[in-house]
Amino acid sequence: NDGDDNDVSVVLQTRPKTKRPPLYKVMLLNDDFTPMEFVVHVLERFFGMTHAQAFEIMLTVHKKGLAVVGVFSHEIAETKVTQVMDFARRNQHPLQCTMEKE
Ligand code: NFA
Repeated sequence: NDGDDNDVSVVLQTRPKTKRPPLYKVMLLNDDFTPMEFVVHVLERFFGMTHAQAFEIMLTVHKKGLAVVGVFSHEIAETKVTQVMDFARRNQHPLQCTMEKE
């Protein structure tokens, strides 16, 4: 016996894995003290919104408790959160900004 009869070779086709990096939602949280106009300014300054867009999102946060203000790579999301938290603190407002994996 040559012993070759039971050899079974299987080659599976593979597709190249192109894993996209995860995205992160950046959120603003409501509070009772931060002035509405300050929140609008934050959205214009750090998220490139028009005054009308910023006002609309600010009202959503005010009414619903929070809103997603943008979706970014991990590094950009972290930068946005730090910028907003530093700016709020410098102006003595309790405004909170957080990020969460999408
Ligand atoms: N709730 C705040 C107020 O009535 C406004 C606010 C909106 C604060 C969005 C934080 C985020 N002054």
